[in-house]
Amino acid sequence: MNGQRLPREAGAAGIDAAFAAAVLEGLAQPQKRISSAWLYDRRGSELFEEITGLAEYYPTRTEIGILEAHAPDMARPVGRAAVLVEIGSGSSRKTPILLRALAEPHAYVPIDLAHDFFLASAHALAREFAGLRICPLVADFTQPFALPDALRSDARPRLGFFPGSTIGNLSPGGAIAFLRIMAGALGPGAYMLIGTDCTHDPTLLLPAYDDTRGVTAAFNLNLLARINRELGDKDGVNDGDSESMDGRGAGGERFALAAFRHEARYRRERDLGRIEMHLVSRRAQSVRLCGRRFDFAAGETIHTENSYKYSRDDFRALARAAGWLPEECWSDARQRFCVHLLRLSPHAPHPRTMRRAEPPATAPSSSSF
Ligand code: AVI
Repeated sequence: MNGQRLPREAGAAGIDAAFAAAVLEGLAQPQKRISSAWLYDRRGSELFEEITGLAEYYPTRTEIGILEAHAPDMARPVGRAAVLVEIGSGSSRKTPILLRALAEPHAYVPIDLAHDFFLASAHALAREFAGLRICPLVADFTQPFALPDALRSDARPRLGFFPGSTIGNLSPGGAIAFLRIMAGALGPGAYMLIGTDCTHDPTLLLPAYDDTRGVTAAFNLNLLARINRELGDKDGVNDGDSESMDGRGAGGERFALAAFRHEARYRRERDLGRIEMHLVSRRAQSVRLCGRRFDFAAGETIHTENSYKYSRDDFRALARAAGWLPEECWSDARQRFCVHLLRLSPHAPHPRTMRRAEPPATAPSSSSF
């Protein structure tokens, strides 16, 4: 399962305009920041896949264990001939568990931006579940979207599926906005199954986001490699050999990956905890991108990811703020991970007519991803 992604739009020079804007704007902030959505180019997606198999990264195997133990209980309330709508496709190990538990599922709608593996995993499911209609939808799930025409006016039950705790990569306000978008797309009476990491123990969290094999570090640093590849001025890499008068690297340089290191931090503010990923500059240096110069002090960071960890009750409160009713929650024996079943009232007003909810009072003020 991949993290959230944003739309791509290639500019005249072959540069992805949205990526360029996000990087240039993010690096100009007092706390430099780039959304975690941009971690997932092809190499980033491969590295994330590797992370999910690491001994330290407990969320994936814990969630799979919960799904394997409780999928029939999750599927029962939804009923026969449901339409399964998965956000951010590619969770090839989790989707079949749910599809096998659903009674005669009618259709599977994986929603993602266009990627090769998006279609490949849909084809693999088509082979296993003969007769299941597979309707891939290329859409940005952070913006309102509609189900494919053939399913929109269909009265069959609908189940949204957002596993992997990817909702934790949105800010709490962003998570509420996302749940409202899902309410608009799925319609009254729909269900949603959402995986959330509810661990608050830093001795478990920090190794999960800074593993001994360095895969998470490579995943984070790959963002700089991507920036170099897609946006860097072509005249050199800042490898520390060339120093200008002020002791920084000379202009015209891309990121030197060795001049940055990965760092995972755990932050807890009031009731809400999150892991943050940062790229720390090992020394004072300058980087030039798209004709602009960005200076880094030694120790200065680029904040690249938030991963919010919600207690069971905090997530339920967040779901309610978005108009969803928490129905049930399944967890593992150590209470590390939750899979929530939410439902929209069959008489729910359309989300656009609902009062806009504010993020829970516990949201850290800097949660802008
Ligand atoms: C995709 N997402 C839920 C992962 C997480 O745990 O926040 C991304 C990740 N970042 C570092 N390791 C995994």
